[in-house]
Amino acid sequence: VPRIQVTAVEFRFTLSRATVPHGKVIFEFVNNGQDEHNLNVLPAEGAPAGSFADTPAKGVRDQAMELRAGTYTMFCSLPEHEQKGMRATLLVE
Ligand SMILES: [Cu+2]
Repeated sequence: VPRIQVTAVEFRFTLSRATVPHGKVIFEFVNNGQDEHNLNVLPAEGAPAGSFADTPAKGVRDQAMELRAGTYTMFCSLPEHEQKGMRATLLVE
């Protein structure tokens, strides 16, 4: 199963890879920041593929998600975090 690591700091996400194959993908969410952050994985249409709840600093969590081909937006939903830069795009092939 392919994996992708998404690292959060104030205020951006860094992805270990820009593209993943469609199907089951394991996300590893790493909070390397000092504040809490969360991660939401949203396709262009339809329901979110998955999300990580608010995760404290130094927290690391794994979660499998089922992805269809397309472009996904990833963002942190805490107030103003997305506007400050916690937004990234993932291409699913
Ligand atoms: Cu955040």
